[in-house]
Amino acid sequence: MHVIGTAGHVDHGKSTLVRALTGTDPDRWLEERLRGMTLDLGFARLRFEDGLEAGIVDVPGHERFLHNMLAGAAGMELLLLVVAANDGPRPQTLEHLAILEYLNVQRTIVVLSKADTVTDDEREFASELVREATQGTKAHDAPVVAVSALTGFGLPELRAAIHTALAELPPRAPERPPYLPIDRVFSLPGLGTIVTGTLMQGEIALGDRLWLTPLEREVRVRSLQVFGEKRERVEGGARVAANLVGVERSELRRGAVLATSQFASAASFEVRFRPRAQALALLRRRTPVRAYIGAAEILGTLVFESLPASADPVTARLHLRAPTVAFPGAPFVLRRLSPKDVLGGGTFTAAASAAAPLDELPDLGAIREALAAAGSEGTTPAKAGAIANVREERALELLEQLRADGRALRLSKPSSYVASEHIEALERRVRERVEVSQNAAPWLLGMTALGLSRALAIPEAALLRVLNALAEDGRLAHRAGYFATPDFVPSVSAEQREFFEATFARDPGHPFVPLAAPELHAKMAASKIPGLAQSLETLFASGALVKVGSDVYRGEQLAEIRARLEDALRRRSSITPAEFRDLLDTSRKFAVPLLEWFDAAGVTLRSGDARVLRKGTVPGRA
Ligand SMILES: Nc1nc2c(ncn2[C@@H]2O[C@H](COP(=O)(O)OP(=O)(O)OP(=O)(O)O)[C@@H](O)[C@H]2O)c(=O)[nH]1
Ligand SMILES: [Mg+2]
Repeated sequence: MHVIGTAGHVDHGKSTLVRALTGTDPDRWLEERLRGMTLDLGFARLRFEDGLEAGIVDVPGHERFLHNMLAGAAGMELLLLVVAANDGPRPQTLEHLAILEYLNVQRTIVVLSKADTVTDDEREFASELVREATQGTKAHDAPVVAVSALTGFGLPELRAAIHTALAELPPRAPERPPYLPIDRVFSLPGLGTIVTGTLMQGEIALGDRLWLTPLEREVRVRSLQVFGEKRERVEGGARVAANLVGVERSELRRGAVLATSQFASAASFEVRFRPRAQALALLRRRTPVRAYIGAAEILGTLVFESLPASADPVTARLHLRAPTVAFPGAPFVLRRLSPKDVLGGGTFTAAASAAAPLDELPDLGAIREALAAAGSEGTTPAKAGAIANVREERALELLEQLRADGRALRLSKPSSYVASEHIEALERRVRERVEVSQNAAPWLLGMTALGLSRALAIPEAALLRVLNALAEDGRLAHRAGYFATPDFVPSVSAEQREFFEATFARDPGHPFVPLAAPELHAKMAASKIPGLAQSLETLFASGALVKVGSDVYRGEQLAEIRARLEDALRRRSSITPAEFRDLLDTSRKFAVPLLEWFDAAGVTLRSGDARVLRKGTVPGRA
């Protein structure tokens, strides 16, 4: 079997295309449906009449979720590069394409989506732009197929092109040892832990004993499924769900690897690294990186003998903070720690060396000792420098290096550096407490500093310094005042989901009418579903629902309204509340607060009673 992947800029129609091809909506989460935006990987199965079938991995286009795109990208062999015909190639079109250059994609089909929104000339023009954008990439000679998921135009041609490409793909090395990067973990009552992923190579059969990294433990495969059908044996290229005996769900997360124990895990590797041309200036001899290997994101440091001067491949060492499985030829992608530019990618070369120490810089040892002696209070570059007998600027540089390597954290207000080992115990307690909350109330964004401070009996101010440092280092996620584990995605309970789906059901007759907040609260009060108020807060924080005055809109609704408003303002330069009301076919009661909201959001400017488009506004979503 083979895996097809989507890629492309946000909103260009990837998920809609997958639904049109397969009948499955790859947007699984309530948040995704209310927002009309993909946040995490989605999966679907594509079948042809002659029995040929393939899995589809649908990725988010928004740059904020690029880490999720990367978790799904390694498995792709046939790429559907989706470019909206009315928008042309955009930043994430190019970024996704750059990433996929380093991975396993063998064939590409460019899908010119939303063909119903453009004239033939415009479509031809978009096609030209795609040709230019794909020059010098794997997709340079890819066929371009124009489709409309709305009208069905071009879908038969696209299916035929996919069929041809799939039939030409080489089989995925069944003779090699099995290697399954895990992209989802869940548990089912009576079954226990289930992991899913794309089997990158080899075969897995019922009863096989395989090795889990980084747990370093043997587990047994109790049952296997491919898209809901039981299998005795699965082969490379399949989207596999494996029920495992010998591991708890809570012990595992995305990025773990299920493979043969032949592959020793390691944290330090020799690699062949190919820089992305535009990232050359960002490279240092020791560059802190986020490494994407299989479905994992692992922080680490890329170390060069000498800095690369061109985009040609060079040999380098990749030191990771946590061990993983990699073997010669396996690909990886690197991003900068922050901001998260794509730096390049490459392949692992020689066999891994399990315990290669980081090559020590002069004075690093002395600074480490000063840091260790400072205890959990931490130290400053000036103080650590005085103890280690190095200049303050040099001490700062070395402390930053230790931070990049994960051996120190920087606290702020007041600023100080603390050795990771002094934080470890606290970090573990925080993590455990946060996980308890995430399991008990998965619809919450996480825990607040105050909540954690009470639960752990630590003064809030001191705890907050550590929490912020852990968040800055990527060891905790922090959004809207809540702390969570980095891979945590809030999910509403089944009954909450049902409630919100029913309450915010699309009304095709009145697509732009919101729900009044008092009405929402009355419905919530009447429903008696546990945790409903908290999950509402999460939906607000994530933008799945948006409060405008005393009305509540679905994020997707507001995005659509914004698109209409911007479109109208580009054509007629200003709009009055009455005209806006007519544009949406709603009432003044809704139109006025909406315009005020768009003013506050920086989309529009007031000019008398009318509105104009604020200069420099990038067309986009609400
Ligand atoms: N007119 C028209 N609209 C489309 C078509 N395909 C998608 N759309 C609309 O474009 C918007 C975005 O579609 P999605 O499929 O969610 O886009 P996406 O690429 O999956 O977006 P992300 O996953 O967030 O990156 C939705 O409002 C769709 O209804 C099409 O063929 N024609
Ligand atoms: Mg999508």
